[in-house]
Amino acid sequence: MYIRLYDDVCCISTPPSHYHRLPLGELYWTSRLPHIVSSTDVNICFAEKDYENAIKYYTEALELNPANAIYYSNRSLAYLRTECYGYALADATKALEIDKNYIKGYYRRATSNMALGKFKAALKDYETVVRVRPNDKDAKMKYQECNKIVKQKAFERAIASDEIKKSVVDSLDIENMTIEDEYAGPKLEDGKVTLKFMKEMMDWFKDQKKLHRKCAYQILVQVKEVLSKLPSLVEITLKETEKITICGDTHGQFYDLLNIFELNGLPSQTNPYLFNGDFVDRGSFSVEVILTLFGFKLLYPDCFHLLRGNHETDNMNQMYGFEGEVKAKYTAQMFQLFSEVFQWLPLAQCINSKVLVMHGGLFSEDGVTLDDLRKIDRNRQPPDSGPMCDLLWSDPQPQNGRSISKRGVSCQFGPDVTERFLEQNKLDFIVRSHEVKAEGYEVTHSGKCITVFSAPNYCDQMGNKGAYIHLRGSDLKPEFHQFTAVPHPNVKPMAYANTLMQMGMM
Ligand SMILES: [Mn+2]
Repeated sequence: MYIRLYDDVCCISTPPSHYHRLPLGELYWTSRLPHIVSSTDVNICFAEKDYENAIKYYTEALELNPANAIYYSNRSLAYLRTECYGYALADATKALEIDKNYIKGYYRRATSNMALGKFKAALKDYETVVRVRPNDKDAKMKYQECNKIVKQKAFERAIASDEIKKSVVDSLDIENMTIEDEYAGPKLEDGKVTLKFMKEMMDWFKDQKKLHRKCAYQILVQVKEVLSKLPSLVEITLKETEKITICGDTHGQFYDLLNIFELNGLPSQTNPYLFNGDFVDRGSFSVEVILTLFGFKLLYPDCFHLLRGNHETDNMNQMYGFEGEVKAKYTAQMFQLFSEVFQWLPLAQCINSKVLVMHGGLFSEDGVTLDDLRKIDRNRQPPDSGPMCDLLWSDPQPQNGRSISKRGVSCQFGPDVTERFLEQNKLDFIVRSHEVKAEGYEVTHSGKCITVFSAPNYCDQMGNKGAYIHLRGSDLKPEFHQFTAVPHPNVKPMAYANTLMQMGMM
């Protein structure tokens, strides 16, 4: 019996026993119908931004046909789009092992390395393409763009080691910055952030207007002072009657942040918040998000909490838009100050000695204690490994033990790792963010590892919900609240990101 599924292909309706492991072009048995796995399916997945299924299709195809460079290269792109840069790099490398003349493979590997901040490795691949295709203008442009970054990085390293880096604050004369008469926006009152100022500033931002640079600098200098006094592990106590709202990644989605305040109330002494990192990058309203969050930190230093994410770092900001956005809206110098402030963001927060919150997750090695976290000297760009790196970068995994990270940084940790960590530190569970989830949150490791993500329809394309968590002092039981994306002005995510990054993801 033959069933016609596509105009050009026919197949038998009996499913073979290994039906779930067939390559592209062969029979694939779904619950009701036999089905040809075609490149059309995968193209549909890409078109619908369903990268998870695209990855699934290519993985199935590769299981039966492991010598196909194109499949590896295409899966590499799907991994790039889902931020699995470690896997993306591995696949691009594999594609080139199979076919060293496969130009696309070099581009994919270069993009993966760029995403991982390995600019020299990326440059080598662009070099190869330029050598093989000397007349390719696009290749030449990419090579030059990447070369610029490598040189800039070398320059930054040279001056960094020359002298102890001076703070931008010392070279600012904020007092004498004048606010022009034409400026009709919000101003701090006697140099202080007030609730009135915060409300005016959010309305001002909503209309896509720019806060005066003097006010932005005032906020930055003051918040640096406040953050630098905090320990790396912040410890708070919620009384029986108190609750706190924990939000995950916001990623420059200012209008969704306003929506959280709409739904859950403005921050106040009685409505405390904890924002769990990744405030900036990707979304093109990162400046508005971060100035709003810093403003509330100044207004309510004891009940408005911020933790550092892996995107509050120079490497990420250079690639994913925040540096470009600050330069476009203000100056390079102001970005430098942002960078200094980010280095003072605490890395973890413990609630009632029972719940530990951090952006990424647990550690590459057992035995890390809360005391180790207290001792982290955090005023720096995160190192490539160790507890500070893990707190910002790691992800949970369903299977026991640890694995190499899909991101290419830090590790993945299993339920047994979580169990041991909680037991040693007498904790109930951890709350982390860092990964987009369809429902806005996810409960794993038998309820001991919770993910919360607060950027709905992430990058205008993931279709996910956002969520925030209520924790009450009385029982510390997480209560989840979901929300969907609200419209924003027509400025696309990644509008300020590095052009190489934008093109590499195409
Ligand atoms: Mn993150």
